[in-house]
Amino acid sequence: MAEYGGGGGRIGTLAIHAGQEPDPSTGAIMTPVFQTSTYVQAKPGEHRGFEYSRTRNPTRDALEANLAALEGARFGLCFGSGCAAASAVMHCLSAGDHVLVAADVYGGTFRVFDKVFSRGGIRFDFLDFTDPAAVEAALRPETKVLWLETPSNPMLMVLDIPRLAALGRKRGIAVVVDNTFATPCLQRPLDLGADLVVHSTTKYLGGHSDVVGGAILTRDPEWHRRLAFVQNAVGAVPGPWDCFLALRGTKTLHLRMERHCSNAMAVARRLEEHPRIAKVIYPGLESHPQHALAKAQMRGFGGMITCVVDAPLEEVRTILGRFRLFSLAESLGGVESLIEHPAIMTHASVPRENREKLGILDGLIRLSVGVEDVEDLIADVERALG
Ligand code: P1T
Repeated sequence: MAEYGGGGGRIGTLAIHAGQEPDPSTGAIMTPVFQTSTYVQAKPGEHRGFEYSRTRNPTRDALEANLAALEGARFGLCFGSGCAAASAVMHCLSAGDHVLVAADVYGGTFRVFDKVFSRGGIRFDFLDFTDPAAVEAALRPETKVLWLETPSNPMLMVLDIPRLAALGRKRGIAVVVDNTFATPCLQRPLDLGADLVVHSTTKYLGGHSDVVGGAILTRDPEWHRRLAFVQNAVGAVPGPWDCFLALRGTKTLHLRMERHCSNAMAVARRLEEHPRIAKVIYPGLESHPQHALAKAQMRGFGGMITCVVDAPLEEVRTILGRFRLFSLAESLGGVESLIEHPAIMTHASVPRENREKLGILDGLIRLSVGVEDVEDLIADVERALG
């Protein structure tokens, strides 16, 4: 429900201050956890802006305003997970509407579109968005949304936000960017012409692997009105503790992202030289097919690396079990490094045929490079690969 009233500042200043005035009743510098479901009214309908915590909660307000400021948005809305945020956008559509989705998206995003919203009559097509001409050719009169992740999960494709946004604007189609991998420190899709930004705050924004959440940020009052209605009507809202934890995370986002980027670049370079690695995908490497676009569109290349191990599945499993610092787990974006196997873990809900087309094969592994000392991370990679 929160509207960010401005106040300005660069990203690090916004991360620490936006949406977080000291508590007016006590002066507490940290936003309190308003662990309350309801609010006393003086007379029926006479209240101070808060009636019931599904509709609005002050801790959630602070997080929503903070995230809106970081993304250069006017409005922010928070949800119980990234999947709930994606679902809120789809709840604004109707049976018969069509959505074009970039083929490489998080497996859970694919699943909720393909298995839940398609049952309600929304039609989805998944295709390669690295070719904007193919995207234009696939538009239909009933297309309402272009949905993309950039960099994408797990293949780290970089998509041309200004070009896709211009296409959406020309045809009156909303362009939604899942900015989870880049974060507003590295890329601000609204500045590049997108209509909505979606986040899994579970990842870099929270940053400490201790909270699950999602958010939608926009400058458009009409989208905000529709989404705020859905947020309240459907009720997939985060609790105040989770909002507090996410807010505590965003305060150090700019510092963490610098280290994620420099560590990932060093690990990617080492992987590139390693004889067991057939291919390294990292937007910061010259070998990445959209490296020039990444340089133009992003202020850094992020903490995610995907690579292909030159070994059969059984050996890949053994290698994954040998990592010590990189923990074998789903998720990403925390201070600690994680490693996972997309075909078996995060993208198991994507049909094998789609996975194979994208290159999500048995040898593919994904690293979320944390903010530990990089020498230790490289030593762990070398030990595990043997
Ligand atoms: O897990 P949740 O907070 O619901 O967020 C879903 C989601 C949305 N968008 C992107 C780009 C994501 O990566 C995710 C979640 N991803 C993982 C859990 C993962 O390991 O890839």
